[in-house]
This record gives sequence, structure tokens and C-alpha cells, in this order.
Amino acid sequence: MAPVGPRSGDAIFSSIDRVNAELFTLTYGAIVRQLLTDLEEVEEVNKQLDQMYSSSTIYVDSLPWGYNIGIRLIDEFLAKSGVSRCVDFKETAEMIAKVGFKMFLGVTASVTSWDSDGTCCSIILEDNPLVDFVELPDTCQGLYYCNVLSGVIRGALEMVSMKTEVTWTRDVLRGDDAYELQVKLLKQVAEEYPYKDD
Ligand code: MYR
Repeated sequence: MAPVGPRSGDAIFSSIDRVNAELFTLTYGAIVRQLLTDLEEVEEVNKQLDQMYSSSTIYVDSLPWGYNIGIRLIDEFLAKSGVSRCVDFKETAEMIAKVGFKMFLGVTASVTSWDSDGTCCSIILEDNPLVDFVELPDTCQGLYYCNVLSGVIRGALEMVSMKTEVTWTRDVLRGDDAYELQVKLLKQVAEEYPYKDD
């Protein structure tokens, strides 16, 4: 007879992980919904999720989405992944796609569409748990539902001295065939070694 319920420790953990992931997805959905109610304008919600506003905006201190998450999450990423410094932006993009997305969203992504000077690429998500259970009504045309992710990447990269612009270039919720983020390196600030060798 087939066993009922979890059969091993692994199975127990995977069902807990699944519940956590669903809880996270539903919580994110509830926040997007609340922002739509409070801010009314889809454009404002897009900005708030990505967190582009200055500190005068009411939500900045209370809801650290997008950019504000990214600037905190980089420490956890570096500590947990144990990766060494990337040699260039190409390696950084691969790190985000293969290690970062796996660590924080449980999915992998691929990097494509590099420009000739290696400063702009696309990251395509193979799966997107943020949109499980999500259907957008017609009133939400123009909403970038997953804008929190663009903000996270922008914030995290800023903490390792890379100013970037991160935008959604394809979004299944908007009728496209994939989830694709364009990551453009605007400026890389050289990090100085703080001590002089005497
Ligand atoms: C370095 O210091 O050179 C390594 C830089 C690696 C940056 C990786 C940033 C990870 C961002 C994770 C995004 C996850 C989105 C869900």
C-alpha cells in the first residue's frame, strides 16, 4: 500500500519549504494589492515595488521592498554562498542568475543577449514563484508585478560598487512568453584597499 504523508526527513522539509514558498508568494501578492489600493496609480506601485523613491516617501521606512531589500540581502548572499569576488560584470550576472536566484527564490535563470562591450545583458527566469496564483485584472494593465526583483538586484549590486539599471523586458503577466530582466551596468566604482603597505 502506498504510504500516507511524508516518508522521510527530506520529504518533511520539502513540504515545509513548499508551504513557506506559498506563504511568501501570497504575502507578496497581498502587499501588491494593498499598494494598488493605497496608491491607486499603477505607475506609482511599480516605483514603490522597485523602491525608486527618496526617503520622503511614506512606504520607504515601513516597507523595505526592492532596492532596500537588495542593499541588505547582499551580506547574506556573500556570507552564505561563500563566493569570491567576480572578475567582471559577466561573471556577476552569472552569479545572480545561477546562485542568487537559486538561493533566494529557489529557481535558476539564464543569462543571454550580451551587448558588445559586456555591460548589458538579459536574465531569463526559468520559473517565477512570485506569480503562482496571480491573475491580473484589466485595471492593472501596466503593472510590473515583479518589480521587487529589479529593485533587489539594483540594490544588491550597488553594495558591491555597481550602479545598474534593471528593467523588465518581458513579463508573462503582461502577455509576453517569458520573464526577462535587462541588467545594464551604468558605472562601476573601483573599490579602494583601505590600508597602505608601508
Ligand atoms: C562580488 O562581490 O564580486 C560578487 C557579487 C555578486 C553579486 C550577486 C548579487 C546577488 C543578488 C541576488 C538577487 C536575487 C534575486 C531574487
